[in-house]
Amino acid sequence: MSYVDEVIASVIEKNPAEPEFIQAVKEVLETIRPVVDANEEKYRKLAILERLTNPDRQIKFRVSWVDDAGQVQVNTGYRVQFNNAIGPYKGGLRFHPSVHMGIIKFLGFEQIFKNSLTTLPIGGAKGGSDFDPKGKSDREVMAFCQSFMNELYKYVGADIDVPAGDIGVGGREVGYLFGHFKRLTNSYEGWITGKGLSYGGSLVRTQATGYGLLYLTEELLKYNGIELAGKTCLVSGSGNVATYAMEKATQLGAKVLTCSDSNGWVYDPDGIDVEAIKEIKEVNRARLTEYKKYRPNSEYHEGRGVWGVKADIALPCATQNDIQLEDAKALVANGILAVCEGANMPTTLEATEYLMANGIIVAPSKAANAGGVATSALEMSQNSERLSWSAEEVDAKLQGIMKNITKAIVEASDKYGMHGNYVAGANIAGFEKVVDAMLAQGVV
Ligand code: NDP
Ligand code: 2IT
Repeated sequence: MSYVDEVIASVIEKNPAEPEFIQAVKEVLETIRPVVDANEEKYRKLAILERLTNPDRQIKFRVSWVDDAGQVQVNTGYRVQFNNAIGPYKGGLRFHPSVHMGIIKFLGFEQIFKNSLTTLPIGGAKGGSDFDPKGKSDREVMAFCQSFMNELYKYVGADIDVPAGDIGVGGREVGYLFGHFKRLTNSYEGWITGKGLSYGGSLVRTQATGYGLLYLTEELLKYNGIELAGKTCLVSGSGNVATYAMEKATQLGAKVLTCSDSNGWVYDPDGIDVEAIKEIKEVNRARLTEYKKYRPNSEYHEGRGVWGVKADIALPCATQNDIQLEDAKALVANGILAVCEGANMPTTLEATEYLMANGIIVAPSKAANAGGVATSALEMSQNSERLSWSAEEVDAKLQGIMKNITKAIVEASDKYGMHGNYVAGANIAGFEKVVDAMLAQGVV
């Protein structure tokens, strides 16, 4: 059995309750096969793949808090510090009822390679809780965040581990987490990113994941002789990533036809009104059913359905495994040109294979959504030098990083004879830097 197959088998055997983690490991290890095969004896002896697929540390803790009715609620908190070969652990916190250890491990594993692709010095981690901020009062969210922080603060720090937002964790949650860390440690360090501008945040961080996705999409399409301007796009989600992906797509001359939330989806033939989405989601914390009030010509549908609409480019920006095989078939039948992933692992392995077999450009999440964490790293730099950069400066750096990532994934896929396979290109380019650092640092 090859070394790659042995490690995949062992990950499956040891993590039976973690299908998303197994999926992420399979995708990475299957595609870095040429690099591993070329170094099989050395990597096996040094147990490189076992070390890469076993987190440095998994932290799981109880979070007790009191709701507005005086009832004590109990949630579970997680932080998985996966790999710090190239820099302090870095990665978001997700608050969503679906969170369990396997979700946090898949996200932390992906983050290792994504962070490596940014070329910035950040290792891979992820955390979160099964707490659902939806429908909670600000006081309840604060009570939860403070209790969560009472445990997490022991394990994080500006040079140790720097969390940020993800699903269910935005500016409000980051503010409460930051405030409580400050109180617990009597320090004002940049231990979390996505902070507000009045207390150490970076301009453009809010927009960075969505904007970065479109910078990479435009660049990758160019490599393929296709222009983004004038194209139609399907977006799923209507949160942070989706909103700023829609904003930048529109600014770059594309038309966004759809977006969604966990209840339903909107089709707007005139192009989604991003300001309306911001008001519905960011200000009112309401549902997409409200959108029709802003745009009477639009349609609202309950359930799933975004991927059945005819368009040129699909931008999944909601959650994992959002595009399944049946969706991929519908996209191909409707003549989709590219699927560029804003969410983490939004396409199942079977759907990705089907898309690529049909010549569709697939920009994998660890490359396509790396603009968020890259800008987080820029926030860390600004915090370290006690300065803040202008929006133009941060945006120019973000554009440069996304162009470099595009070049890196194109070149890596070509170098190993897999022209156009950007999934392999991203995994190989991300892996090469991490493995180089691991080899240099000995058995740790
Ligand atoms: P938000 O919480 O801001 O938005 C999430 C959006 O996805 C909401 O519209 C939500 O709908 C929808 N959604 C979430 N879970 C589900 C589900 N199970 N089924 C259907 N819809 C769902 O999160 P973000 O925009 O920050 O994150 C979106 C994706 O992007 C995630 O995969 C995240 O890991 C990834 N990402 C985020 C980055 C960031 O900087 N924030 C950086 C890189 C990647 P509803 O409101 O109804 O729940
Ligand atoms: O998935 C991700 O890259 C994020 N949620 C952002 C992480 C970060 O540290 O900014």
